[in-house]
Amino acid sequence: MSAQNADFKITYSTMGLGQSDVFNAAFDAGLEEAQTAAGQTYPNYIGGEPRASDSLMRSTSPSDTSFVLGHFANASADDTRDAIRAARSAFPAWRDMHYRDRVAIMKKAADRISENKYFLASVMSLEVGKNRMEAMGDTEEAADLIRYYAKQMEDAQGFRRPMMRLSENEDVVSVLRPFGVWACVAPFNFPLALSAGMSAGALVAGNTVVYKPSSEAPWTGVLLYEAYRDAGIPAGVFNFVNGPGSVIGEELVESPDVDGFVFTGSKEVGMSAFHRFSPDFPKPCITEMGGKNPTIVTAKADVELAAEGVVKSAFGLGGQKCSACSRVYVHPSLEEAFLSQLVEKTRALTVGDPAERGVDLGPLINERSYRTYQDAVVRARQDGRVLTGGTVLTDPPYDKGYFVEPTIVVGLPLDHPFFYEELLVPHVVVGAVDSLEQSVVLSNQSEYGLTAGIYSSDPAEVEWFFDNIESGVCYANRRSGATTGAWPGVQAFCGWKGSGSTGKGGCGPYYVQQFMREQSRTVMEVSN
Ligand code: UN1
Repeated sequence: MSAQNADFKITYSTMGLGQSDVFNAAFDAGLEEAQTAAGQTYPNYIGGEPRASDSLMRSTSPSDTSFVLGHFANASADDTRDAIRAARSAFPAWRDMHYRDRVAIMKKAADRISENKYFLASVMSLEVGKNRMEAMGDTEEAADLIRYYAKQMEDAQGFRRPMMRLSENEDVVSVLRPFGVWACVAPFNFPLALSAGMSAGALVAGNTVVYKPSSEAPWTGVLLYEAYRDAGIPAGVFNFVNGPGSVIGEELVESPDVDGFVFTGSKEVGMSAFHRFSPDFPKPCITEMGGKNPTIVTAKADVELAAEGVVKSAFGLGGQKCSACSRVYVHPSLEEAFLSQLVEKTRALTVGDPAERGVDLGPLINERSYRTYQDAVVRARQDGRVLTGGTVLTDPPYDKGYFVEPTIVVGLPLDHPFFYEELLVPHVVVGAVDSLEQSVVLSNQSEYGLTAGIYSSDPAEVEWFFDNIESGVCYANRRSGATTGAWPGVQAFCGWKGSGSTGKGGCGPYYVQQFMREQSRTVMEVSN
């Protein structure tokens, strides 16, 4: 596979191949465009119309908090209600459009994203601090998610399926039909991929959407709106409302006029939405929440491979992926060798401006994560030992953003909260455990069940791990990431237990159906 081509597709598994001069020149051009475009004022978009506001959210870069990315109109509760109404009135026509026409529009939106990918990735790098590769991965994933969900619709021929019959004179079909208006509430860490993926699932199925981006990533959210609009999505089908969750999220959760809720983010917010969204009758609520994702390194592991996979997953995007690896159970016989490789590889990571070539780790997303990191380090030093990292970087060139060192912690009891609580910062704890069985027991004691990894050369061990681990996304012996890096149509991304509400994952073959409800249609032949 050649990386010497600006069209080369970067996935989370092929990032290492993307560092070509051609790629970097194209990224530099996108970055310049993004830097020049920064500082504008953006409205909300309701029923296809821009809606300005006196209340503006000033968005700055986590790499340099003095750099203003834009001023984004805060939607009010009234604006949100208007957006729901606009989505409601656009619903019948969008629902009744032939699925092939909807699919064609969605594919155009994916193409818009692909055409614009260097600009989009650059904006994301400025807005949420993703390094070049991670930002490109997110952008490519967004386009592929839309294409994959469009393909699901095509493969299922619009989910209209002939059934058996009980008598000769009846004709029966099962049809999956959209619910109506969906709220789509997105997180900061995959601001384009998850916004595009969740909304595309709802849209391609024939629903209309009120979309709220993360307050940390409104610019990327506006750009998704523009991609859909430029692809020809009719007015009101996809509405953009920016602002705090306490106003907009609340309105969307409480509204009797919202038919479905799709959310990715914290367990706290997801569970609250899940409990409150259906006061009168059951409504679909698809939540993908956090993780405390374990990696198990058995006595039969390749230690170098394991260390490489853990570094990628623990510190990619500064540990701020819900798929991040944040705890490792290693067999005592390999502990020393594994830790020395892990420390060496971690120390080789470069922290810096994520928009620059070759930087591995950008800043944390905000002040709150910065504090979480610092508190965790204090506690790690009290209760265990910090093997490497643990420092907040405050000297130039790090003084303008939330930069920290990737951190490895050992010496904690295995029931320490750091083995169970999601921190979402670059902080991984390693504990020695005698057996695979015990490692899986400890893994499963978490309330989460998102991703998990194993390193072992023994196929029987790997099989046993798959059969017994309570996680929806499992990997064995993966160099490109122990627990991260699922791709549309390749790894279904399903959260078990506290990580997800439906038992079906994004990126997977059963995603789009979740945005539809079944209608059985029986027609008897009329004899005359
Ligand atoms: C997330 O981590 O929030 O598998 C979503 C991955 C990516 C993103 C998952 N596809 O790491």
